[in-house]
Amino acid sequence: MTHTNAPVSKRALVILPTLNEATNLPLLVPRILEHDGLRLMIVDDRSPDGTGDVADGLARQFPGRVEVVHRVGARGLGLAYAEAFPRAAASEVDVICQMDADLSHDPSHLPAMIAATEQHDVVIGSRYADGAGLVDFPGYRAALSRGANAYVRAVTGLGARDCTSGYRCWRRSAVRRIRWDLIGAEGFAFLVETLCEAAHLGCTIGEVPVIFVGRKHGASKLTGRVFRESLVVPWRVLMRFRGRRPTPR
Ligand SMILES: Nc1nc2c(ncn2[C@@H]2O[C@H](COP(=O)(O)OP(=O)(O)OP(=O)(O)O)[C@@H](O)[C@H]2O)c(=O)[nH]1
Ligand SMILES: [Mg+2]
Repeated sequence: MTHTNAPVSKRALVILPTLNEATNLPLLVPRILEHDGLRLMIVDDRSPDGTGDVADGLARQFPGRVEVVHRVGARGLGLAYAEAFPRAAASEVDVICQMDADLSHDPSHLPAMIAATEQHDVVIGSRYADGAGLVDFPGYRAALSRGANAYVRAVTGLGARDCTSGYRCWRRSAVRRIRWDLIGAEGFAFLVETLCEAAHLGCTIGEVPVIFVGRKHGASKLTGRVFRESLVVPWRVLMRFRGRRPTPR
């Protein structure tokens, strides 16, 4: 199923966190901006490979549609998103999307995901919904991803099939409900923490199948520290909600 060039139904802002994505960013950004009505916020963490300069060049190439945030302070995917989401929610948009900048998340899925926010507060671009798939993704990574999902679902009680996908669209109203001061995960565990928070606040969570493509350029940022945090955060979230499971909606 492909949705390339399909119009988007809402005003949406896409947050793109970047760390060393200088090769991928110029390939990805024009493909996202093919969709009228979309704007971008690139959040770069002082990438040593010059991604920040590449992002500034894209902002000049697409005036009014690309904003670049050059972060200072500690690096981290969670820290970057925790800064970007409230900032995005302060702008006049209907939907706020998040996606990886390494071409793993095909922008052609955005129109369907954005349209699904009519039905749900949060829409996950899901690798494990019916009709979804993994392409060029090594077997051990796929096994790790499936194991992580099983772990998160078992500990937290989340019902979504893909709780660790970084491809999501949120109604702005849902982003504004999240208690950002409580979100503490610095790395990839941010994805689980925010989904739990949304579910406990009563947000409805939907899934749209996506085809996930393994990274071709650049290196992974999955460090041991990030991995260990991912093991601990589901328990921390469970304690925050005193062992209560979210009510499925
Ligand atoms: N701003 C910011 N972005 C980050 C950081 N770590 C990762 N990212 C970005 O977050 C997205 C997901 O990171 P990836 O390295 O692709 O993680 P992954 O998909 O688990 O690993 P790969 O399979 O190697 O792609 C990419 O766009 C990264 O550039 C960080 O510390 N700060
Ligand atoms: Mg990736």
